[in-house]
Formats: sequence, C-alpha cells, structure tokens
Amino acid sequence: MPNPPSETLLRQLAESLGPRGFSRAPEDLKPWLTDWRGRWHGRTAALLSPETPEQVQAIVTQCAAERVAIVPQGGNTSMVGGATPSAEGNSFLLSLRRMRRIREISASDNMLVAEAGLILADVHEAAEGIGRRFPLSLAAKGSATVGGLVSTNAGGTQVLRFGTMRALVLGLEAVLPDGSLYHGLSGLRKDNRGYDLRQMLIGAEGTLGIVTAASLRLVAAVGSRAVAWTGLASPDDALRLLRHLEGRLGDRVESFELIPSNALELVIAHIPGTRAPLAQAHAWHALVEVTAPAGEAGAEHSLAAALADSLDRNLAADATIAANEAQAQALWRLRESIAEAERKQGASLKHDIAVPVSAMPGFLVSARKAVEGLYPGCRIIAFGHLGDGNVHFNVQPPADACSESWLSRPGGDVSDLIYDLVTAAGGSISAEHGIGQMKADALARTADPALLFAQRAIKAALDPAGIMNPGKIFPG
Ligand code: 2HG
Ligand code: ZN
Repeated sequence: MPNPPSETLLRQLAESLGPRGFSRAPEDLKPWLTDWRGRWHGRTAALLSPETPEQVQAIVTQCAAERVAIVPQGGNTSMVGGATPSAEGNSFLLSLRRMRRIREISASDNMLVAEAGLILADVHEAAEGIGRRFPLSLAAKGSATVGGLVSTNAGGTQVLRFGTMRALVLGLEAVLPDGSLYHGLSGLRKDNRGYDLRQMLIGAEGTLGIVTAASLRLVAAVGSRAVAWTGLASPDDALRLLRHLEGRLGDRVESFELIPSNALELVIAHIPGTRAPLAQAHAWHALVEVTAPAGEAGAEHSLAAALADSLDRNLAADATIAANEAQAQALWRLRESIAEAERKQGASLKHDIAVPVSAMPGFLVSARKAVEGLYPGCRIIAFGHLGDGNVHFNVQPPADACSESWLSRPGGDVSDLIYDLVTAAGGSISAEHGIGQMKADALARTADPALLFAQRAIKAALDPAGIMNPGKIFPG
C-alpha cells in the first residue's frame, strides 16, 4: 500500500519544481481531479507539473524512496477514469502538459520526436509542415496528448489503414518506477534486443512507468481526399459495403465509421449548426474517407465510381460525397461529435468493445436483444470503427430513470452482461480506451488466466511498491 508524502518530500518538491511546477491550490487542482465525463472524482496531495525528463526522474526517485503513489495525466480525456486519482488523496497528480517540445522532426527518417505533453493536433500540424502526416486521429485531438495516446494505445478513425499507436510508436523515453530513465527514442525500424520495453509501456496506462517522450512514425502527405456519407439498412450491409470499397480501392479506404440513426439524431439535437446529410432517413450510416497519394488520380473520382457501383448493387441505399473541404469537415463533425452529444444528453454507460470484424453485425443484433430484454426502455447507441471490429456499445437509461444506477441494479449489471456476451464472442472488453479504473474488475473477471498471470507478474516485477497509477488496470 503506498504512503502519504512526508512534509519533507512536499517541501523539497515545492522548492525544486517552483510555483509553476508545484501546486496545492484548490483552483489549480480542480479541473484535473474530475474526468471529462464527470464520472470519476479524485483528490491529490499536490499537482506536479515538471518541464523536463530529469525533473520527472527526480520526482519518481523521491516517491519510490517514500513509496508515494503517482498518477500521470495528459489531456484528461480518458473514458475509463485512467488519469483520475483515487479519492483518498495521498498520491501526486503528475501532469505532463508542460512538456510539449518537438525535439526532432525529420522528413528523411519519416519521424517526429515529441514530448509527452504535446497535443495531437500540434503533432498533425508539425508533420504537415514538412510535407508528411501522422496518421492517427480522434475526436479529442485538440486535448489528447502524446503520452496519453501512447499509454492507452489509442486508436481512432484511421486504424483501418495505419493501425493503433502500437504501429506508430518507433521509440519511447520513459521514467521507470525505480526512477531510472529509459532512453529508447532512436526510432530504429528493426531492433530485436530481447523483450520490447517500448511495446510493454504502450497501453500500460502509466502503471509501469511514465512516458516522457515518443518517436512517432510519419507517412507521406495526402494528395487528395474524399469523404462520403452513406445511408444503409443494417451493419451487415455496412460491412459488405466496406469490403466492396476495399476490393476496388485497396488501402486508400482510410476510414469507415458506422453511425446509427439515434446517434445522428443526438448530434443534431445537441450540437449547434449540424444537420442530416441525406434527405431520407436511414437506420444506419457509414462515413467513408478515401485518399490518393500526391501525383495520382483524385480520390473523389475513385470514391464516386466505387459508390455508384455500390448503389447499383444495393450495398448502400443512398450516398453523398462532400463537394469541398468545408463539407468534408461538416461530415466529420457529425461523427466526431457523438461523444460530446451523448455527454450533453446525460448519463450513459460506455462499452468500448471489440469482436472479430465478421461477427460484429450479428453481435450488434444479439447484444441489443439481450440488453433490451433485461433493461426495457434503455437506449443503445452503438457506433464507431466497424472495420476494426470495434464499436462503442453505449447504453442510456430510460428518460424517466435518469441515473446510471438504474443500469447497475441488483440481479444483473448491464456492463457485466455486455462483457460476458463480448467474451463469449471471442472479443475484448476494451478495444481502444484502456481499462483505467472503470474496467479493472471486469478485466480480472473475464480475462484469460494466463494473461492475468503474466500481467500481474510484470507489474510486480517492475513496480513492486505499487506506486505507479494505482487502481488502474488492476483492482485497487
Ligand atoms: C469515438 O470513437 C471515441 O468517438 C469515443 O472513441 C467513444 O464516446 C464514446 O463512447
Ligand atoms: Zn472510438
């Protein structure tokens, strides 16, 4: 069990970090002690905001000596309470937000070395500045930081072609729980020196150390892009449409996002300036993005031809292609506002789940039936990354029972029910949001015992005092 910090440690950290790097003032702490959705509330002994990896190293070394816990935090956009400290208030909240330098950017290495606090939108801008791009995008790009993206193995809307953070991180710098600094930023494309510490830290949610910088893979800039919105009868049709488009356009299909009519309605109700892109109502929609490399025929032309063919074959009921960049952005805004619209609507239980891609259409039908059978009146909003076999199977209580406790009543918790169905389908209870504190019990209950054994052994070996982000991944 970690200890509270001593007065001496508090004084030393206040002196070494200075007023910008150390605070106990309630107004400084408040925004960072509650998660984005307002579901988790924590307390902290102090907010530490170091500016260099050496300062992070000094903090961890001192905390290790006193067995004081540290909760690292980036943009505070976790969906699973992964960056919120516990309520007892003995740990330090360590913000990486002041560490946001780009240390190196190289077109010939196709690589950008960013500190952990750099915001994703700034990574995109820097890559574009040298004629490249960083191919990972998500709705929270204006706040999510490199360290958080690495630590949660974030996914988003371009995984279909480029993979999750695991495929895009070439190297890491991190402070390990004993205070040692791992210098792994070289970005080698090939490196087989035994166990891969980088991959172990990716997705570890700060439980094995604190990521202070990452070498990120850049790819060629896009020549042109085309974005379409399609109306569909079912997720089954959506999957057939995706495979048809891939058959014609190969890996130019970069995004394929599934959106049910109730998610679109929610966005239009809560997000000003949004409207339905198609004249007719459809039960389901898919947002498709296709790109073409510089110097090749335009993306719009190839997407238009492939969609015309899809309509002829009845794979889609209707489709519209954005005529310009403003329209493309408006279509993306509809998709990227779903989480915000859901938040404005009120309580909901989020289930970021994955099953094999081919099983997803059937899963959506059977899981809906099971949940609605046990929880009549609830609203299921299932949307997301169909081509990755990952949807957000979110459940809202009926309007007259507006509380999350309705969904966790005696006789069966709705999340347990969904996780059991996912596990039976050979799936995962966390696809891209991580485990955090929200799913720690569910992971312990549903995961393969061999996986749990290995995960616990690694945690115990690297962080024997349990000071790194306690209560996350492993139940507190
Ligand atoms: C998305 O795909 C995010 O928009 C958030 O992963 C999902 O709000 C959610 O459940
Ligand atoms: Zn998502």
